[in-house]
Amino acid sequence: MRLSSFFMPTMKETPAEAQIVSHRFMLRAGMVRQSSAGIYSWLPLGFRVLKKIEQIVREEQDAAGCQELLMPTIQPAEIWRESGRYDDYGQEMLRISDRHDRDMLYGPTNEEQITQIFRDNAKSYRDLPKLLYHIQWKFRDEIRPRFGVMRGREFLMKDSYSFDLDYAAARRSYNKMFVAYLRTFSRMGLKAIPMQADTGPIGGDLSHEFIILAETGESEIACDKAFLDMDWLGEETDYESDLQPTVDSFTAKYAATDEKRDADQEKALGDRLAVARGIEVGHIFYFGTKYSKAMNAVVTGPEGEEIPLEMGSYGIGVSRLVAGIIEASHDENGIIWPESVAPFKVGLINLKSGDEACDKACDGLYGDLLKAGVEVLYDDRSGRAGVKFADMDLIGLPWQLVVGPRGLKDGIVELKNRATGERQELSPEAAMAKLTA
Ligand code: 5CA
Repeated sequence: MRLSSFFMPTMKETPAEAQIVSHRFMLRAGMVRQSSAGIYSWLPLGFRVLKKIEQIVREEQDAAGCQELLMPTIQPAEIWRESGRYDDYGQEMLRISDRHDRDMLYGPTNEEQITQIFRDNAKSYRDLPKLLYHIQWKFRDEIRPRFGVMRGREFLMKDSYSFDLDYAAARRSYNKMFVAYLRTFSRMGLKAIPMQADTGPIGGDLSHEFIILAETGESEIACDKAFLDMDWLGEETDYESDLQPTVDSFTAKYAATDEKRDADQEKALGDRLAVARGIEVGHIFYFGTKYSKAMNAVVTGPEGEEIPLEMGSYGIGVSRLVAGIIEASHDENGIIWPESVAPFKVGLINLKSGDEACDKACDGLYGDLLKAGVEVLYDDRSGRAGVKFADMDLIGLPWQLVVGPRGLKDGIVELKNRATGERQELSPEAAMAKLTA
């Protein structure tokens, strides 16, 4: 992509309404623009990151045996009356009526919708187990939408739902999602610590929040410092093996959200206790038969008896993650994207657009990078070098390839690593070899 034609409205000044660093950088880098309170448009740069995150989430869900489908954003009130949550949900739910005066709502989550689909289409224990997910926009009319996409009213969520015959099987599904979450966040360069959590309006009795530590996090948490040096599941996972030992190795250590803190355990930890702030990027729930009993979602068992489905639900805040990753990875000049979610891998900077040698070298590198399948943003604008450097640091691409008239005379370009700040002078061929390795 050539920056001269890319729609990336950057800003030099810090927008007054942005209180946390991710919100400031997302506005300044031209990633999002607010439409109304807690509702955002995703501009091309931000949208590319959102899609990258979504794709990692998708790949890890698929690897865990979860199947993707797509449910609507607008749901009928009727199914929420069946579950009993229509009245409970209160003002957070955006209620709509259609032209026939039928009560509808913009889904804040999809337990009812998926239970209805499953109830109407799966009849036998042979249809189990099943894990289903979708990645869809949600709406919650939060009292205090704030911090940009971190706590929005409209936000993108990945939500999965598990259907099993009994507790042991439901626990296996829960464990699959638990492990898939560790893998998902670690691919984004995040250490998301699983913590015992309250179940809130979703309900149930087993639940973990996945929380990344950040000073600007909304919730206070406490955990064993050992989490900070733990190995975060690099290699492949065999999802058909017994995952309980892996899950236990994480849950055995103390980690709790504010509502679940335990004074005795914290005292016992002594120096190993860390109290910090965190951002909830995922939340998983086992709630047994709460929805299946209320909505009469049953299958027939081997003896012909009716068995209510054992269920769980599993959420990831896809749009929140964009901000969460920035909170975890930035410096005073801007964002530092982990390569896995970066909008482009390389920023190619032409220090003197219009100069014949610079244009020729840059056009050549740009073409070669594209041909090699490397995502590159080419700053071909005329203008001062300082502005180009500042913009590139702000948008945080992992590599900056800098081409200027002086270096070119000696056959040299500069390659800068955004994360470490390390600069290397090398031939264009050597730079290409590094970027396409
Ligand atoms: N039905 C369950 C699991 S699918 C559920 O809705 N869980 S949740 O309420 O915890 O939401 C799942 C994830 O969505 C959260 O962990 C959080 O990362 C994200 N999320 C929740 N509310 C918001 C919000 N207002 N803005 C941005 N992300 C949010």
